[in-house]
Amino acid sequence: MDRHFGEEEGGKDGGRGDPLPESPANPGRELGLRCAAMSGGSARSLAKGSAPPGPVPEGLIRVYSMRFCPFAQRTRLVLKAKGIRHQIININLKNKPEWFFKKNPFGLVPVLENSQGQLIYESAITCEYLDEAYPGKKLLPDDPYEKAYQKMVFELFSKIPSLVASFLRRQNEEDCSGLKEELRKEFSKLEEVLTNKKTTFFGGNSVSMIDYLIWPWFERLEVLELNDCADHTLKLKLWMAAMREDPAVSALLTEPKVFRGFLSLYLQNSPDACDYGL
Ligand SMILES: N[C@@H](CCC(=O)N[C@@H](CS)C(=O)NCC(=O)O)C(=O)O
Repeated sequence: MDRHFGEEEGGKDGGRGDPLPESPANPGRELGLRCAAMSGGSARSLAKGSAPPGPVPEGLIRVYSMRFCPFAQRTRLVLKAKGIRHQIININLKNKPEWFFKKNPFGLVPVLENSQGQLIYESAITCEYLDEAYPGKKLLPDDPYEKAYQKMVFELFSKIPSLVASFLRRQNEEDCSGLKEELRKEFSKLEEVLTNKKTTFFGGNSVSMIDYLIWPWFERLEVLELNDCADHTLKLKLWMAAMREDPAVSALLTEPKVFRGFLSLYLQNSPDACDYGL
């Protein structure tokens, strides 16, 4: 039988969440347990005609996602890094449920929904919200300059997602050397940041918010055969290797073979794309 939801994710215990005691005195926990059986990162996506999911149980936050979306990956990385107990509902982006536009008028993932029914969309906003609303490791610095610095690096990165997307759309039809050259130039800007800062990561010597915000596009370089665009950026390559060692990053890596399968269906606008490999 198709699984629309999988298991609950989150917590510092490898993504399984706390064991939930089945206590009648604790109905919220019971609700959480039932919910735990219904949501997960590797669950099939909800499509047009599906029933909207019910309210988010107390003690959990929900993310509307899509398994291969780099923007949603940002949010999932922050949830993982901070050990936040969460529920993932995947959306079929090639055949969206009607109700999804009530969650985000743009109809895009990621979207967060909390147990008070509050909705938060736009990936960078969701990440900042999670960092502020939840305790644990702070991913954005408190220092105003350091915070501004991360936002400036984010701006320096900002052309890369659309360049990668253009590359994806055009790769079989035309010469992409111009696009690749543009990508090399954007990578050089980031290389300069690491050179000046003299640290392994963009915010210092440990992983912080800016690293998670930009990582998903670097994970995809290999699969898209764009790795050579980073041949001249040694520090950026070292950063990529260091990122793969981060527990949140490594927990959310997608197998290249699966990603390629998804991509080929997605580019054909197939409604099966988002569930590829399940
Ligand atoms: N600016 C948005 C972009 C999100 C986005 O483009 N998500 C894609 C999936 S990777 C999406 O939902 N696409 C559905 C569509 O284009 O209709 C953010 O940062 O959250």
